[in-house]
Amino acid sequence: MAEVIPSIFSIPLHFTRPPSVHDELTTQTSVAQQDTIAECLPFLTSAEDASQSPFDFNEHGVPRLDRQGHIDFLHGSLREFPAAFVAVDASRPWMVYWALMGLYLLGEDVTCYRERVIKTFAPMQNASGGFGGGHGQYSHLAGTYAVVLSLALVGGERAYSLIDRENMWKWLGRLKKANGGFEVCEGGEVDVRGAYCAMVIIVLLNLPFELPSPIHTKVGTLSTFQQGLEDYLAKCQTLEGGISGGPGNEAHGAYAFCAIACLCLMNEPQIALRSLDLPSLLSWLSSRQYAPEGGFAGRTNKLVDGCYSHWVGGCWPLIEGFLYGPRTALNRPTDRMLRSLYSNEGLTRYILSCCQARTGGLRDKPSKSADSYHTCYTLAGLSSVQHVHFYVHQDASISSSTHPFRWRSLPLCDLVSSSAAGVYDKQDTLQPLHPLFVIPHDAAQRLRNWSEGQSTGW
Ligand code: FPP
Ligand code: ZN
Ligand code: K
Repeated sequence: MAEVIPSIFSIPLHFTRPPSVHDELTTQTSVAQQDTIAECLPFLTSAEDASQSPFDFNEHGVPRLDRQGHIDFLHGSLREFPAAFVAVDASRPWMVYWALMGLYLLGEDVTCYRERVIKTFAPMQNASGGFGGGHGQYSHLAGTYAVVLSLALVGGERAYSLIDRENMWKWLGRLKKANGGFEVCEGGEVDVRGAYCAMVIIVLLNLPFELPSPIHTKVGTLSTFQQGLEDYLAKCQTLEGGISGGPGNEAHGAYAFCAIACLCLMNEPQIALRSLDLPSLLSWLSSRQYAPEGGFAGRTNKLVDGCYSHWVGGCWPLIEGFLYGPRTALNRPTDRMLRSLYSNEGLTRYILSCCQARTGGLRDKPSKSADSYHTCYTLAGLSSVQHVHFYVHQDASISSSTHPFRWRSLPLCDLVSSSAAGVYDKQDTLQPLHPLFVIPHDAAQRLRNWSEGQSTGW
């Protein structure tokens, strides 16, 4: 009797073959897209010939998370680098943040890095406020953001008190511009990265919203950090519906996250997005996810890349928070909240099938090497897929009343059956992250609590 080999994996067809509608016009862009599909398909379908693959597959034909491989890779990324890496010298705070954040998501205790982090960052702080990328470098908002988040991740009084809050506030005051935005460094470019990094720092460190005096001439008539910021960010929404780095530029996922998160740091989700055209934003965000790859691209006619699992993927929980409205802390999420506005399955398949490097770490796409930036942000995206994020009403059971601290995250697999939670295994669930600060909820809350106990009477 002929043996019938059952199809053991149920991979939906749209993740296993090129799109059925094909544009005949060939351009450099369309060739790059075809090449990317060709490069991803063998990884998306590799469960069909599992003996050729270094990974184990689950019942959905998705490779398991190589947790230990990624942990080893990230610890390795905190060791010394060869001379050629001098090019990323100004990104040292980022390299610390990406590694610590990835390790936390994978379930590691990162407090063992506390002393090293303090020792590394201490010489980077400038007496005039803020942190540079290294000793002797000008203070920059991006590096300062990574420093503050890293100190929050390792936690503890000694880490927090390294930060000179008074001079941080004064330095931020010199970065604010009359158009509502922020320079990324004194005399530097004004873009939505600056606005997001500044608001994260102000909120986590409980800095006064009033601009320090003497008020710098370049702020015009503004007197607080928030004034003009909502209008400035609204001007960054483009005719495509996405959000650009600055008014008049091209919409990009990384900037969309910065702008949306910045708006949600300023106001509760129900009103935070009032100045944006939401239907066109949703349409643009949805168009960032591709099939068969399943992952997100950063902008129109560009390629999927694992890091947009966070930059684009991280926009969705914030928009969902807006759409679902505030919950009471003990409410079970509704069925509607357990579904997602994008394809969780597609993103999970892309991250676990295409982004995991054989030797540990995660990457942009199969033809690229793993690095700690892509490892951090693909894992952040996977964590977001695995959790439901929501925003709760102010109520007596909540210690801090400040709205950015009222976001909660619950693992989907605790709320629904494993198979309804998604195409990953329960054992591959990552830690949740705070959707605005991109660090653990309790790390953010503890730094804020400590800051509330410090002086603001400068
Ligand atoms: C385009 O690169 C990328 C950008 C224009 C923005 C990059 C910014 C970030 C990733 C993060 C900024 C956020 C903070 C908090 C500092 P590309 O042309 O190489 O990539 P693409 O083809 O995918 O657009
Ligand atoms: Zn990338
Ligand atoms: K989700």
